[in-house]
Amino acid sequence: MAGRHTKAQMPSLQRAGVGKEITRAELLRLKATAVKCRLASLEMAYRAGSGHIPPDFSCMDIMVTLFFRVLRLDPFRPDWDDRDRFILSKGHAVGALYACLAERGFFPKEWLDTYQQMETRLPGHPDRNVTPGVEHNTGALGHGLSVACGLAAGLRLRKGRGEDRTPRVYVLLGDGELQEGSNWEAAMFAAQQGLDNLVAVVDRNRLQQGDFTERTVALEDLAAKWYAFGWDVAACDGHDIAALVDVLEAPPAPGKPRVIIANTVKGRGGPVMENKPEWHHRIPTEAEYEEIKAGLSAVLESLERELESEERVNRG
Ligand SMILES: Cc1ncc(C[n+]2csc(CCOP(=O)(O)OP(=O)(O)O)c2C)c(N)n1
Ligand SMILES: [Mg+2]
Repeated sequence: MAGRHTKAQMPSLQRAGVGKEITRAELLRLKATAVKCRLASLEMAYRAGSGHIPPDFSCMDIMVTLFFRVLRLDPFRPDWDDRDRFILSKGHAVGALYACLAERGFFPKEWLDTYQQMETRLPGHPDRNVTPGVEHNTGALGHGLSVACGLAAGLRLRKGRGEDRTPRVYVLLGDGELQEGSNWEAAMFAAQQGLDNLVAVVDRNRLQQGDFTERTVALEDLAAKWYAFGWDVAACDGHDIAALVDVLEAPPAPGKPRVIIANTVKGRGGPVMENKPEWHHRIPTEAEYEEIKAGLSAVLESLERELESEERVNRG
């Protein structure tokens, strides 16, 4: 958890009784999807000999919860005016984004085989000009939150046009990325403008490129910092999909942007890579690749068996 300030910062979550309850079958389906997407990210980067597998795995449960449950979107109409917007500010985790977009039906899964090849529609960092479902070009860290603020402010101006709901804007930030000062300029702007249709999720894996955040430019007390900047602050286990659904679907605190500090493990799902600075963008050897793949495949099989029996029970 994010520390002593958290309770005081979460009045809206405590009040809300939070989102629509998730069924056991849906939870199992989301967990299985997160494993499938990890396999896709692993496959893509291993085949290309390039990518960021641990940053992908770190945020995969967050991204799957967003793309398969929380976000209002239509894969057949990526430009649908009323869609929620998602910006992957930590653009190096593009493998997670492509895996989710393909699994959600934004483009054919065969495209994943072309990741980082010449003429591909899936380049090494997100590019909205070539990939359906990508909202913004990222990769240079520190810009996503400012863009998300602009989007949220713009979408709010549409109030009164008869829409049932102002689209929400979600932005996923790396924790090391928060060392970029531009984030804190955007944080001040969002609070002053009262952007309550904006949700920032911090992938708090405590690692950046090459070392731990607290040994580089320390971030703690991170919850207190956001609170001081005027945000509604929540924290959760970033690998607990039920907890993520709760915080991501909670109604906004009126007049405040929300930040969710999602505590994660960099490389989660591939034990050989977990929480190791040297794995930031390392590509596994063949033996490591086989080991990670076998581990994930076993988890997937077991989840699918559980899901099958749950569905059998539900059918009666
Ligand atoms: C402005 C900028 N500086 C440096 C980099 C190089 N870079 C790529 S990923 C990364 C580390 C990011 O750490 P964090 O935000 O914690 O993301 P994680 O990999 O832990 O998910 C760095 C420094 C960059 N992409 N952009
Ligand atoms: Mg990090």
